[in-house]
Amino acid sequence: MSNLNIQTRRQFLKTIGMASAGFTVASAMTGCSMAPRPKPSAQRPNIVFIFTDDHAVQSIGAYGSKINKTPNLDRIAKQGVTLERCFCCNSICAPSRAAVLTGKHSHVNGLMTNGTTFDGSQPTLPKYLKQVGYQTALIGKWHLQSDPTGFDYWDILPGQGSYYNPDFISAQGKTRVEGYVTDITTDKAMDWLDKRDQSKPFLLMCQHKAPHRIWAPGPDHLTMYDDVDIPEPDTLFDDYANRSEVLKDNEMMIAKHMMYDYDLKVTGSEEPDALGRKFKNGERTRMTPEQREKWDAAYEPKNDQFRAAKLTGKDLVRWKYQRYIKDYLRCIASVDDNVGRLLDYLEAQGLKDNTIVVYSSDQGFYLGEHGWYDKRWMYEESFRMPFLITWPGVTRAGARTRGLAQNIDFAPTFLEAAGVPVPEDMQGTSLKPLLRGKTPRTWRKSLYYHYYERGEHHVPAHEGVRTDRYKLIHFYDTDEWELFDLKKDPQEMKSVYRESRYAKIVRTMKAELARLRVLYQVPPLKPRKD
Ligand code: SGN
Ligand code: CA
Repeated sequence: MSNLNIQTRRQFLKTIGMASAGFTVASAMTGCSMAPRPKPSAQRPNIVFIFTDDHAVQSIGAYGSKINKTPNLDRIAKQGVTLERCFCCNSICAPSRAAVLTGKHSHVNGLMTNGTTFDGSQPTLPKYLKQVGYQTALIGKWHLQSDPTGFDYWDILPGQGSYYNPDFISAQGKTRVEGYVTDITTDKAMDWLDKRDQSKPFLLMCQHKAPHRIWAPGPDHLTMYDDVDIPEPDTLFDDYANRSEVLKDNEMMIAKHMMYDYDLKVTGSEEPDALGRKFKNGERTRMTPEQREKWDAAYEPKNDQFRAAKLTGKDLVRWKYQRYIKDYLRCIASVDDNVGRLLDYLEAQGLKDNTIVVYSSDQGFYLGEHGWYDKRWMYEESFRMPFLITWPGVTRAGARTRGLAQNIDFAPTFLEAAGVPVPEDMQGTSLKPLLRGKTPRTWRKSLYYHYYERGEHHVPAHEGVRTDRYKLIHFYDTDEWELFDLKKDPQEMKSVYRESRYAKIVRTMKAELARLRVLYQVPPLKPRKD
């Protein structure tokens, strides 16, 4: 960076009163990005960040979905850029959200598991944007336990929220809103846009509950896909051979760990899952009589057929997969419709040309791959995140990039867009250099991942590193390692960690993991032995 740039940057920090707030002249990982110049408020782009919960790229048209269509998400991809290799740093809801807000890994922002309360006193994306004149709003799923900070306006779902007639909590208290959560969240987002102070640029985080478990479709999509079979993933009947022993202990199998009434909507079933659980579907009990009538009219004829068929073995697993994936995709269909409504709104209001639009989701999800639902593992399906972006004047329409990106990069990207220097303690890097579709030679070559929970679904804590071609995973409670050659084995069905021809790669990957642990200041591992 030239002296002139450093000076400009210092001057800028002084102007916005942040010179003493942990900023320095160098951005954290980029090394030498050009110093942004202060922009007059009117030229700072608006930012609409649409964030869903558990939406896997395997169910997005722009990512080559074989199981559904998403015309409105694809609109963003066509007008902007698709990040093919965007990953989370910890594949679980609250930690991913905290990483997005802070630009930091879980061990640094303090939110390592869903059971932790977010420390809202720390610096976050909306706080930095507010300081340069942005209006900030968060609507929908929050899940960080403490009240949102840094937002001029917030209206959030309590905890995981509900699909039907959801409660919302704002600074004014709690209210129940009749209707379907994805429609309501979008309505609320547009209401806020209508009422905002039009003289200021804005950050709107529109965060949907869908398509999170229990995958309750809205009234408009209850019978969608009734007449088709959704293709099964190749690994639906995975036996977990050739990988760590810990895989076999998982509790997230479609075959064994879905509850009939709760997950599979077989109303009234008393049959427990493999863990002896038989919860009731709480969405159905929240419905108005009219909503429930429509719901039952959609499910009961199919449930009658299912009960009569008395399926067993693989046929039963196949039936469960179809029931699950159709409900999941029905939830996505509503997300897609509502993204379309929001895009139409931005166009109609003349906001399109000065608004960055991002579609992403807190992590990926297993859509039957490895026989699973849920997430948490560092395997591709739940490690990956969708990231579609239009940034007027920056993104090249229809471009795709394979540069390695991570959720800690989102805040730095938006700060760069707003002309705010990236604070030195943010660990991510602005993604702007990727948005013409080419990956600069100096771009990062590896990503660090760390999952800490040891609870629901029985996924052990693990950390790892992914490069363009390889992935090294360490299940440190049992000190088991896996190495995948993603070029030869994209479905990650065979660890080559012990194969002598990969010995050199193992050494290199371990060294890379050690380097990343130093770079990100990861504390020593705490294996649990029991
Ligand atoms: C709930 C779900 C789990 C899910 C976690 C975390 N169970 O506990 O299946 O893994 O959330 O999801 S449920 O019966 O309550 O649906 S996350 O997206 O919030 O991290
Ligand atoms: Ca999630």
